[in-house]
Amino acid sequence: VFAAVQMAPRDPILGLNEQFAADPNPAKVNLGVGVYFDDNGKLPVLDCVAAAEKQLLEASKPKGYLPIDGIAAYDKAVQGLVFGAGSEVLRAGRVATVQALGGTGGLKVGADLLKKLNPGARVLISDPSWENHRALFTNAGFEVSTYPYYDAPTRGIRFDAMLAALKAAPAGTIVVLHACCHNPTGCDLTPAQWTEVVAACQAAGLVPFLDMAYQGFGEGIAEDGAVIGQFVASGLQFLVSTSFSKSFSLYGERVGALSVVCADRDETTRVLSQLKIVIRTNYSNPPTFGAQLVATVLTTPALRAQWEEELAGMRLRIRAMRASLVEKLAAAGVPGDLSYITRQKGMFSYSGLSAEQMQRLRSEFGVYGVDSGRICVAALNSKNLDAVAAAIAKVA
Ligand code: PLP
Ligand code: TYF
Repeated sequence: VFAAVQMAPRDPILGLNEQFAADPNPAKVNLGVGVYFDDNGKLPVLDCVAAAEKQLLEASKPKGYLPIDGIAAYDKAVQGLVFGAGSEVLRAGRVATVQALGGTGGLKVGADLLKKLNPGARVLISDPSWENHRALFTNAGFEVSTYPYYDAPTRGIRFDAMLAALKAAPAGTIVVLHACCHNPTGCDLTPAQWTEVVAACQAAGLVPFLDMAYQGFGEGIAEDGAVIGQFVASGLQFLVSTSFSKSFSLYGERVGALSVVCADRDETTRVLSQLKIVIRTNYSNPPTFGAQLVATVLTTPALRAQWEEELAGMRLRIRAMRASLVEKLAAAGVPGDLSYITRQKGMFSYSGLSAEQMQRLRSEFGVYGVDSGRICVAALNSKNLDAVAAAIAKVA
């Protein structure tokens, strides 16, 4: 059975980790994978998470199966975060939310549901997008193409072209949108541009699928989630995947969710029943621990306040790193307007460096970024910044 199996290409981002681990250069810096490190280069354990963990371990609960759609208190807390606690759409019972294995799991459960409901639909992702979007939706059986997004010359967004592509898409097309902190470019739509995107989706009868992997890393929890309110207000039906990998620094616990906004309570009940079939036939039911941690933090006022503060700390440290990077690059003699670095939102900077320049950064300086030119600003710190800026200046 396996004799003819061909070697699959490795993930362009996660594959870099293996290359990084094997590099003997003592000065190596990993700016490849999108992970937040603190100023000491360590993966943080948030204080709010440590406190919740302590509580849970002391209580030492039995480890039974969870319901197929996950912990009810967790799903409810996710809904509050994404749609606003007590919001009209929640009170009307119009949102089906299920716990998922990270944001990726939320995307996959949503993709499988949509494939059952509308097998002929096409999927549009941004050009460029997170590498896994194309692979995930292709694997779920969809034909995937792109809508224009990044504009290299202005380091901005080809907004008119994007809008035109959405308006021209056939009804029923699934359009994957980054809710905030676009990966990989860091270029986000303004609220006014979102209004036009929502209207275009509505006019063309599209099915928006919002990927929210970085809520709180752009402008703030509420600010980054505001786009959801715009879609709700339009009356459209849409999907939202949520990831807590970054915002709780819980990468390996695989904590995420999928929310589906439906027309009414009855439709929501039916959609939820179908989501449960997707889950049951894939992995039966989700794991307990990570979602318990997040539910505990989100529903305990003191821990919730602590989380918001710690998330703000991560957001502000990334911003400070952006400002310092601009300063150091300018000081190292990199010419031109570098203000795009501080304009970009979230964990990444799309540097504009070519694949060849990125490869030189790796081989000559031990600075690992993605060949697309993406670097993870959230992995910069006060100790590695000088070396990174000097290396970029040498290849730029
Ligand atoms: N979507 C985007 C845009 C991402 O950048 C990531 C990053 O990890 C994910 C989804 C997946 O998140 P998770 O690790 O929670 O599956
Ligand atoms: O873009 C990133 O770096 C993160 C992490 O297959 C990631 O989103 C990268 C690739 C992948 C899964 C997660």
